Amino acid sequence: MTISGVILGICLGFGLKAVEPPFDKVDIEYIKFPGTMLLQALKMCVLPLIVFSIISGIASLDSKTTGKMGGIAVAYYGTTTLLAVIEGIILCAAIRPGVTPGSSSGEVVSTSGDLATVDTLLDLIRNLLPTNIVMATFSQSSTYRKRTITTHDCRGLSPGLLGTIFDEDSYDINCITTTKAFSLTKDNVNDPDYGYNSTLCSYVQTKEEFINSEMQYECEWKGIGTNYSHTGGGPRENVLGVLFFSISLALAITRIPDKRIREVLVAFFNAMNDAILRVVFVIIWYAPIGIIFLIAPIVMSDDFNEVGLSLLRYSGTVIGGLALHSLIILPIVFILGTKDFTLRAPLNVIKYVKGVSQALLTAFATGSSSATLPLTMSTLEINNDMDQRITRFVLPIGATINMDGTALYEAVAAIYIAQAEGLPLSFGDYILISITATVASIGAAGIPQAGLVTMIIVLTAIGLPPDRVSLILAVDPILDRFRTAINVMGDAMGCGVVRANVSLDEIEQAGVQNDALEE
Ligand code: DAS
Repeated sequence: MTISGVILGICLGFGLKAVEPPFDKVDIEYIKFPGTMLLQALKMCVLPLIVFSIISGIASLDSKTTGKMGGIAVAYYGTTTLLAVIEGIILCAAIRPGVTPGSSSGEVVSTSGDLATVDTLLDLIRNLLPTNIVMATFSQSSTYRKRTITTHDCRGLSPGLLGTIFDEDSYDINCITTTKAFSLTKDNVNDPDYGYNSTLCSYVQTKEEFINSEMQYECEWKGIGTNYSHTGGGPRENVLGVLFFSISLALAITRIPDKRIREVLVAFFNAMNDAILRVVFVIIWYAPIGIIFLIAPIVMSDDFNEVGLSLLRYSGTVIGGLALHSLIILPIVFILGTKDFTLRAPLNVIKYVKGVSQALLTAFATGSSSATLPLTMSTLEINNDMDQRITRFVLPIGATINMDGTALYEAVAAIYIAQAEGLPLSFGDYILISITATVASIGAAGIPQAGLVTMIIVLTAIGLPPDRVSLILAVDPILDRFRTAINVMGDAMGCGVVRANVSLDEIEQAGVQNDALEE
């Protein structure tokens, strides 16, 4: 369905591109409208999705993972997911698929001196504890930032990226530019000579002068207040604060002594998670229609060819990253799996993967790890002689929290979009991406393109507007299949590691516990 939306969007785009006179920016905003509504609907679900999926996931998993088997499964799945995110970040930062080759734009020295790094870390810790969880959409900034940005080619940086302004209290900003040295203080920030009040430096001249000018400037500012996102937009949602609160509440629920109250609460959050996923299902049903009107403007844009090449680089980075992750995972499973298990030689690991190849192909064909789950179980039990008490216990945990492919993809996609937007990512942004991509993959359901929905969590966390996800829509249906197959492979590998590290009586005990849970 989504692929048909992409194809129709491309056809519509070429059709509208051929119309004379060409559509102007205003008209394109009208064309985009059905797609913008899709993205706003997805963004509407992000915070409730985080809260309910995390709380119901952790709270309901808790009863299953108290034993050694569950502990090994969660430890293995969590480690491989974080590993996948780190691989994605390294690859994307190295390949830089979103940066237009040859342009020096985007070469930004975003922080100078240790102070800025310490600031970034303090921001992260500070944002873990939002002062108002309901209004957790503002990230409090540090008291002092020295940010030196030097660029010689402004074309790659959209004006909104050239600075961030604190909107309260006193601040003192000195921007020295080759065209004009000026000091921007609170009282003149609205001065028409200095232009738009939420961006520094970039509006020193008219926008056209700025875009075509050679500029070298240093911006240094200090102040405390609400740090608006780089892209000159509104406040940056404090996703980290919502995540931390949700995880804390989930762990608190699992510690409630009264079993009945605990079960009522877990049932409530499971029901709310189910309800919000039903809303997401409706939105995903509408997605192919919205995608048509998001793809068309991309096809109509003048640099469509460049976007096409850039998407090819992006797709290559995702698929290359997934392949790399598989190559890294197999030796890890070999090492963890050699103890008391048939994975004694590299050949066995390959045999192990061959045993579940039918499930991997199904995952690729359907784009849904949940739909593949029964086949993953049967192929492991029949072809790899895996104990049923392990597959029935470990695989549901994997299907809930383990999505290596999705985690890697979300990290790569977020950095790609930031590069394509010319958004300089700081050390703190990379930490934010690591955390939110890991958690967003845990929150993603095992349905087609669920990762695209939770991707908005990562974009929001680093201050990118969610509509930028339209940049990657055209190739997402294909990439979804690759990452789903890696998700399923990771689930299956988890079974092998658990089997190699538990004794038969521990399996027995978990089997009994599992039966009790299913009653
Ligand atoms: N399609 C999802 C799955 O089933 C993965 C994703 O959307 O990222 O695992």
